[in-house]
Amino acid sequence: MNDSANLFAALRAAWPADLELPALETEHGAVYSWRDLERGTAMIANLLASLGLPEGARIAAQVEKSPEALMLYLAVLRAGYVYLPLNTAYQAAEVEYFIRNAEPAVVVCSGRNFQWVSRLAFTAGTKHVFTLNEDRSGSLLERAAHMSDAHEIAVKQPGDLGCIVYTSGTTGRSKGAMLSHGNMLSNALTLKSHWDWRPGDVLIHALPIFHVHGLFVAIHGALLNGSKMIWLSRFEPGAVVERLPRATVFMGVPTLYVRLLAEPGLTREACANMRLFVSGSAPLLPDTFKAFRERTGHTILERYGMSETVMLTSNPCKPEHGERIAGTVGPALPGVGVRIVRDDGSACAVDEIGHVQVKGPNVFSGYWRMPEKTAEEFTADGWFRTGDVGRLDAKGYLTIVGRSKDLIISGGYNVYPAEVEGFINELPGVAESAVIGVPHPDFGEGVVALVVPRPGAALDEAAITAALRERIANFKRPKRVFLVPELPRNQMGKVQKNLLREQHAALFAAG
Ligand code: MCA
Ligand code: AMP
Repeated sequence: MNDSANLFAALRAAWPADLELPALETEHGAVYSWRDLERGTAMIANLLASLGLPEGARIAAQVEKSPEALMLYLAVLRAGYVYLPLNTAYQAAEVEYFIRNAEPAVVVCSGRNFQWVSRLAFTAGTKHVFTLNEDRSGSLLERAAHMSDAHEIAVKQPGDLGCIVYTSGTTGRSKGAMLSHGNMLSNALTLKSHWDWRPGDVLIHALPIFHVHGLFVAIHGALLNGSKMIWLSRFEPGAVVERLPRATVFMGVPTLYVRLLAEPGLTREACANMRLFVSGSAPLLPDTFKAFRERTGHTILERYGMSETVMLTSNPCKPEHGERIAGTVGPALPGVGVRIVRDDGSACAVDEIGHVQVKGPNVFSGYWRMPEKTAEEFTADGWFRTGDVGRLDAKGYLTIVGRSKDLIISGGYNVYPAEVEGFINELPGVAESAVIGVPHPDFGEGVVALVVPRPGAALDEAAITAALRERIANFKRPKRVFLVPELPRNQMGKVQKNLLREQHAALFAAG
C-alpha cells in the first residue's frame, strides 16, 4: 500500500485480510470475492495505463449496472484517471453534450449502443471506445484479460480530480461538478463513523451506480468498511424484501420506500437483522417515514446532499446523538458547515427560512470548464449556494422547505424544466411550453408539460410524448402533456409556475 491520498487506496486498505471472503453477491447467485475485485480492478487499471493517456484523462461510462461496471469505476480511481458516470437513460443528444463538454479520452458503453456512441465519441476526438455488457461480454474485459493482475495504485494528492458528475443546469446546460479524491474520501470517512459502520454489516445495493447516492454514498460506505454487498442490478421491491434477513444496511430514494411498503412481505420479522435504513436524494414524506416505522419498527434515517458536495447533513444514527425527526434532514455532518441566509446575505435567525449555503472538505472545487458559473455559485467568503431553501431549528436540524432553483425531483432523479422546455419548444407546431412538477404518489413529483401550439398546428399529447421519447431520458419525459391556448404570466412577463402547480396539484392524487 502507498501513502497516496488516492480514494481507492483508502477503500482497498479496508478490505478484509482474507481476500477469499465474499465481497459481492448478485441476484443471479454469482459471488465475487475481494480477490476478484482486487484482480479485476488491477487488470482494467493496467489496460487504461497501457493506453498512454494524458494526466487527468476522463473515462466516461454509460453502462448497465454490473459488478464489472463497479470494477471499471474503481479501476479508473486506481489508475489515477477521472471517472465520468452517465445515466443509462440518456439519449444521443444528451450523451453528445457530455462527450463534447468533457472530451473523454476513453468512452465505455453497452455493446448495443456502440454504433451511435462511438460515432459521437470519435467525432468529438475520443481515441478509445470500449464496450461492457451486463453479461461480462464486450471489448473492455476482452482487452483487460491480457493485462497483468498486479497494479500499483496511482499516487494522488487530496485535491486531484477523481470524478466529474454532471448535474443539470437551471439554464438547461448541464454542469460537470469536479470532485477530488479528498472531497470523496473525507465524506466517506465521516459517514463511516457517523453511520456507525461496523464489522459484519452487509449492504443491499439496489440503486443505480451513475449518481452520487448509489456510486459514492453506498459503495464507498461498504468498501471502506470491508462490507459485503448484496448487489441487485435494478431495484425490485420483492427481491429486496427477500434479502433483508441477510442484510443490515439499505439505502434508497423515497420512491424505493414507497414501493417497499407496498410489499406484504415487508414485516418486522423480515427486518429483524437490519440495522439501518437510509433515505435521501429527495424529500421523504412524513407519512412514508411513519408507515415504515409502524410496519417494520425501524426509523428511516434521512440525510441530504448534492452532487457538488456529496453528503451535507444527516439525522442521527447513534441514539446518543439524538432523535431522527420526520421531515428534517438532520444536523450538519461533522466538519461540514451549513448556514441559512437571507436574500441580502445576512444570517437568518433560528427557524427563519432562507437560502442554504454550505462549506467543508467535501465541497467540490468547481464546475468543469465553467469558471464564471463556479464563481456565481460561491459567496465571497467561500460558501457554496445550494439553491435549496430551508431553516435550521434550535437543535441545528435542517428542514428543506423548497428550492430557489427551478428543479423537479422525480423518483430521485433531477429534472430541470428549462431543459425539457427547450426540447419541447423545438418540436414543430409548438409556440412555447412550461414544465412543472406536481405531487406524485410514487415518484414524489411528476413531470407535467403545458404546451401552447402555434396557430393552426395539429398537436396532441401522444405525438409530443412520442417525439420526446427519442430525444430525452425517459424519467424527464412529462407524464402528462396539456395543450393550452396561453401560459399565465405576471406583469414582468414571467410564467406563473406556482399558479400552474396549484391548478394541477391533484393530477396524480393517490387512488
Ligand atoms: C423510471 N421511470 C421514471 C423514473 N424512473 N419516471 C419518473 N421518474 C423516475 N425516477 C419511468 C420510465 O420512464 C418508464 O416509463 C417506467 O418508469 C419504467 O422504467 P424503469 O426504468 O423500468 O423504472 P423503474 O425500474 O421502476 O425505476 C424507478 C426507480 C428509478 C427504481 C425509482 O427511477 C431509480 O432507481 N431511482 C433512483 C434514482 C437515484 O439513484 N437518485 C440518486 C441521485 P415509460 O414506460 O413511459 O418509458 S444522487 C442525488 O440526488 C444526491 C446527491 C443525493 O442526495 O443522493
Ligand atoms: P443532485 O443535483 O442530483 O445532486 O441533487 C441534489 C438536490 O437533491 C439537492 O440540492 C436537494 O434539492 C435534493 N435533495 C437531496 N437530498 C434531499 C433530501 N433528503 N430532502 C430534500 N431534498 C433533497
